Amino acid sequence: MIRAIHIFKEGQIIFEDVIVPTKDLDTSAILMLVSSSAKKLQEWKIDSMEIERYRYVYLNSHDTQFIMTMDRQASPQKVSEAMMSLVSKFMTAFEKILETDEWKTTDFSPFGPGFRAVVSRIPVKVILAGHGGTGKTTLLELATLPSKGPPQEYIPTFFGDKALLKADFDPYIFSMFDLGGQDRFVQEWSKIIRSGVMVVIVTDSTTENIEWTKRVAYPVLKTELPYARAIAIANKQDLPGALSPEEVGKQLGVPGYGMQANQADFRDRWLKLLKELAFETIESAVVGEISE
Ligand SMILES: Nc1nc2c(ncn2[C@@H]2O[C@H](COP(=O)(O)OP(=O)(O)OP(=O)(O)O)[C@@H](O)[C@H]2O)c(=O)[nH]1
Ligand SMILES: [Mg+2]
Repeated sequence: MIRAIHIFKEGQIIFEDVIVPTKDLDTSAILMLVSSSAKKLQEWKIDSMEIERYRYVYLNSHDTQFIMTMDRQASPQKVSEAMMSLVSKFMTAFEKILETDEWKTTDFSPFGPGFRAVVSRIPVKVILAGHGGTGKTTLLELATLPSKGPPQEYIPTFFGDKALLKADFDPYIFSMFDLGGQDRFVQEWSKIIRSGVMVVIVTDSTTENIEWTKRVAYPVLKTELPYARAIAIANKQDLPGALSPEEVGKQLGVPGYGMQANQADFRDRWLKLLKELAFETIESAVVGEISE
């Protein structure tokens, strides 16, 4: 997920657009550091620097430094492509201006929509992880097929499935990966989940299921996606004996949110949770830091 762009010239920011701010870091000090490294790069060469769960991808062209702030877990290759396309757009519009002193008085803000269009082209990978029968496919369908309504029957997913989700998440679009949760498919997860940026841990709000999740799902998630952010869905809240979302969250070590995925009226709540997870406006956990 691309979070921000900063464009520097002679130590000044000439354009910036921050979609989701980085947390708990001295962002301006980091950007100064990255821009001074970027200045030393050859024209059009891309490099990157990782700090905590973020990656700063940078490029130097026409004595101008471009820095994209990303989630560290996102695919570096897709990001390089995005960087190329972004700089190419910028140069098409402003190359002449950058070659003279005119840049000092130029308003670069018209570049905003061009940047956001590049951001929209890389789907944000969201992983639905959890044991068989907890409601992952139901959640995928609840998000993507509002007219038909979520499925009521249980058909186990083989390996995994995915769907593109465009809703009110501008400029982001999501690529949702629905994992097969039966035990025999868990060994395949590591191949499917790579470069997942957000993880939704789906439980049916029972103690046995929480135990399975910690024992079987956590090792794979922690190995493959340590820098991804996660929430837990305490699904099947309608069933008698369902643990409360707070209890589910506490036992899993990840903030828990209640859900009834087979009810179409929960669609808005589900989409809102996804949006808030992307924009980091709800409590979530970093996968590698989950303590059990
Ligand atoms: N009572 C109740 N049933 C639900 C709820 N959400 C989903 N279900 C049902 O639970 C069953 C299992 O749902 P799936 O979404 O297919 O399960 P899954 O997690 O994809 O399972 P695998 O593909 O095997 O990993 C279906 O019959 C759903 O209708 C809920 O909130 N309450
Ligand atoms: Mg399924």
